[in-house]
Amino acid sequence: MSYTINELELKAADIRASIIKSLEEAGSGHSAGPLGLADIFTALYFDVLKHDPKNPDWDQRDILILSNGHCVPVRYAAMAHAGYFDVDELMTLRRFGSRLQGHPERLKLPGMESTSGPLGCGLSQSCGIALSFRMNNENHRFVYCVMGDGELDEGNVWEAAMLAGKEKLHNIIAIIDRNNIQIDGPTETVMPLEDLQAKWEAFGWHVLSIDGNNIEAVIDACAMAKAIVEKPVMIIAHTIPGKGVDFMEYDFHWHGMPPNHEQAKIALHDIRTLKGKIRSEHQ
Ligand SMILES: Cc1ncc(C[n+]2csc(CCOP(=O)(O)OP(=O)(O)O)c2C)c(N)n1
Ligand SMILES: [Mg+2]
Repeated sequence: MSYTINELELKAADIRASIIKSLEEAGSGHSAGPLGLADIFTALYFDVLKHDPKNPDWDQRDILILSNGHCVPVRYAAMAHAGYFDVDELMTLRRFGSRLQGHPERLKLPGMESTSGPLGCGLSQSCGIALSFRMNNENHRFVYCVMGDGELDEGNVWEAAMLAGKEKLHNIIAIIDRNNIQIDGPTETVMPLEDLQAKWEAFGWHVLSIDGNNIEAVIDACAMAKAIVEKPVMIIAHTIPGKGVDFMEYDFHWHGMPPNHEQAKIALHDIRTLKGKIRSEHQ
């Protein structure tokens, strides 16, 4: 089933609302990254990925690796809205015994392709999967790897970057959440990353730079990336941390904090207003 951009924007708003509700109920967790990534995950789950929510182990599916595991509330919300499991289960986030832990566990939840949380591992795992696709002549399958920008401080990322460049793993489409924040402050203060595009190009990657809060731009970049057959592709997706909730936007303090009851009420009001705007823009 294919959706219009307008329908996808409305879905992204619903995913944002689910993120807020699940974090409020959990009483702990990460707000800014997941909200900023909602448009990318909507694009992936409702347009880009070849997958089947009713058959998560389908052997022809694309693989999505979430390397920045702390942002998993957005993946849980996107998966629930896509039909992997009931939306009500989102309210078990971080509970003892829940399938929806604060950092994802592969063996707990069908469709969760990797366990993550310790940063820096996802791109290496993606290289292994991409190489296995090549060895098995599964040339129609792609590995998508979502990473944080602060995550790039992990040295292991650059080992994988070298390997993917050497092997020309064009079946990897990596996406950096370039939201300019990490746990303790702005990325450029903690550990400067720029010139980020030049860095990836120097490692043999084709780099696209996009507005990661524009669903159409995300879909177009992924289509372009699939067509590039000489190099692995890095999409530097510029996003607004906390996007959609006014008092959270651009503020690194929301990296690892959930909204309390009052804050969640305001956040959900902001998201309802956003939905109204989306509806009126497309009338
Ligand atoms: C190996 C490792 N070191 C440290 C951490 C602690 N940690 C969790 S999130 C984070 C910041 C990562 O920054 P970014 O990927 O930009 O996340 P954002 O704040 O944008 O959500 C850190 C240092 C970790 N999870 N794993
Ligand atoms: Mg970041």
